[in-house]
Amino acid sequence: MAVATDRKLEELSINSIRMLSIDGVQAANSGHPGLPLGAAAMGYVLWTEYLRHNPSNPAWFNRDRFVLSAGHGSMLLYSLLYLTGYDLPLEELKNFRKLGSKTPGHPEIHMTPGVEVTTGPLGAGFSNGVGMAIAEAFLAAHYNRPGHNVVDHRTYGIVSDGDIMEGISMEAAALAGHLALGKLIYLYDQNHMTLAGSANVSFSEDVGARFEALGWHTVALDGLDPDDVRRGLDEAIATSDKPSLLICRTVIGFGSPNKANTFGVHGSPLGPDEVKATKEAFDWPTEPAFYVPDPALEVFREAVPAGKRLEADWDSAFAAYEQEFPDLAAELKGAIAGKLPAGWDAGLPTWEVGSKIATRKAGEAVIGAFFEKIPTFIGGSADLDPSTNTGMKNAGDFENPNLPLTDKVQGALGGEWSYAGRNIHFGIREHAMGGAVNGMAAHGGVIPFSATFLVFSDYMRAPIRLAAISQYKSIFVFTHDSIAVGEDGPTHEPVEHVMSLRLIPDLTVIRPADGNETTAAWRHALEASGPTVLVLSRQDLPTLDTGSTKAGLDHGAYVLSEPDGEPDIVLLATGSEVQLAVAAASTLAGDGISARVVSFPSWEIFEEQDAAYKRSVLGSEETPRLSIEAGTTIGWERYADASVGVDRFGASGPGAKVMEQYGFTAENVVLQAKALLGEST
Ligand SMILES: Cc1ncc(C[n+]2csc(CCOP(=O)(O)OP(=O)(O)O)c2C)c(N)n1
Ligand SMILES: [Mg+2]
Repeated sequence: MAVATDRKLEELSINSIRMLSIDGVQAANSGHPGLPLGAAAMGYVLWTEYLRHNPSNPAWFNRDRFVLSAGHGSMLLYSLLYLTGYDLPLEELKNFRKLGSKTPGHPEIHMTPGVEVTTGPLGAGFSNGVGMAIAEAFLAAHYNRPGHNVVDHRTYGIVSDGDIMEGISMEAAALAGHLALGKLIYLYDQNHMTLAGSANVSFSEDVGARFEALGWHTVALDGLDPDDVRRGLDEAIATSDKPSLLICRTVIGFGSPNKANTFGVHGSPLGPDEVKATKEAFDWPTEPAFYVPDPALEVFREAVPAGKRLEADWDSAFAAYEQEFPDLAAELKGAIAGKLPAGWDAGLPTWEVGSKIATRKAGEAVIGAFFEKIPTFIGGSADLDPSTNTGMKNAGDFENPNLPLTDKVQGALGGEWSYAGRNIHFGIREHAMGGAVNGMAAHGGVIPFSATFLVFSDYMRAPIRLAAISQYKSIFVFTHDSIAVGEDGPTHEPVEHVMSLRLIPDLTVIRPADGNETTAAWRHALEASGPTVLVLSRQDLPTLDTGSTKAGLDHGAYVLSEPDGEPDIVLLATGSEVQLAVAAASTLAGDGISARVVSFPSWEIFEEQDAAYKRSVLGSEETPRLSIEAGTTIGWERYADASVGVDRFGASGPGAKVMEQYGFTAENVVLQAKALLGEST
């Protein structure tokens, strides 16, 4: 009897998710009812019985993370957030997809209490979850002590056919399998249906076999059956040495009499008639919309006191930890709060005027100077540490501690191989690397970075864009920043990349001109609250003489050298081209032309300065300005009247020769400056 009642209540609860979701989509007259109808049982079981969260405090650090990688199913998540008692009133569900609501079309972090990551581009959430599991494993290994598991949570996700088909999830799954991230558990909503048709038009592999081969534990189950979902979750939790994929067979649009199991239910509202028919099929009152029976709401709302208890228990566990390990506890607290440890910047390197260093090498020295002082700075490259110079010496490699020792021979940067290692070997998986870094940033407690060649930023553009939308504190290091790469030829020589990264709103791009600007660039990245792209040179660059210049990189652009009296021309240059501007200015001076040289490492930081400062750098409207940057010139019109740049692909040859052939010589800058002056007089 009790079981029968419980079953009824369970059904009522699952159907509450379904009905709220179809009502939300119908009210918006836009959205995706199919996924919530099919995945409601998965959501119900996970959110009411397994997920350790505190709806009253979505920021509780040790909560389980939940990622809805299939972001189009956002109404499922909003329904769950409302039902379990997050600060998301029913009114917000009624305003689904309306401007200014807390229920945007796809989940956006910072918009909705309880949304952990911004999802929508399929596969992105999958990779973010891997990053979250990495962050958890690192923090646990670094801070937990015997009897004190202060960092100890799982990362769950719901992923769809589309997520599984996207390449990024393959990369991310391979990484997660290799790293044996046992606390990562994904429920795959396998409904065999996608946006434009039945998934089998393009998707016929054995997903289970593929994930098994990648080192995952897989369970096939009936996603519509709560008990089967429990079975899968129990198995996944019991499997601590592998990530788990629960392959949950479901029906898209389940319960809709005329639309279930059709692709039409993926992305269009059911329509008033079908909403009514669906409610009738579920024996649900057709009016009012957004109706939730009290007993069902009570079931979900148990998450509120339960969550408070979970956090209170953790608070006492943390207090005991703090008692025994005050220094570690203080460090962890600071990291969770996103604070840099006091004195982190003591001993950052500086370079003497006249010395030469590639900015990638300067970056290595900067990282070397601060990484021990910031123990939660973690990251690595896509198999390019020896070239990006981003390895942390003797900081250990982030690795599956149970990897057979024989495998641990090559490529180590020194130190332990464990989850406490700080050098992450992402493998040659740039897209997933970007997604994982974003996931780590969203998780919090760590400051993550990635590194590869600038030309491969194209492979990371999607995660970089998501970092900007979501304001993750992700640091993306890109080296080999121009045609000066040389011998590797046009495939390895970025041309349009710096400018195209500048196109992304709310992203700070910095291309430092020398070692000292590189130190300042790293400082900016570490102190920023959002994402930063650092663009560094492969080749040596001379250390600039900034003389008495007070302003610097923290102004985005600054006057590096000023002629006596009013300048005839202003030379605006970035990165490796600043030295050319300096040399050209001195030649021009000999010819009686006074040139101001502006070092312009970051457009975005410069744009934040006040008008008076900007004027003081750019000069008057009448003074001609020439930009010099080894990249696409489109865009420089914002600041310059003419440009020395690269508007075609590069070439294979020694870097210095390529630069020369493409006009990156002081002589050509002089020539172009004179031409501009000639034109303007
Ligand atoms: C990278 C990317 N490509 C395309 C889309 C557009 N899109 C949204 S959902 C979807 C496929 C839906 O199929 P599935 O993932 O199985 O979700 P379901 O319809 O079963 O809910 C597509 C192609 C997207 N969101 N992201
Ligand atoms: Mg599908």
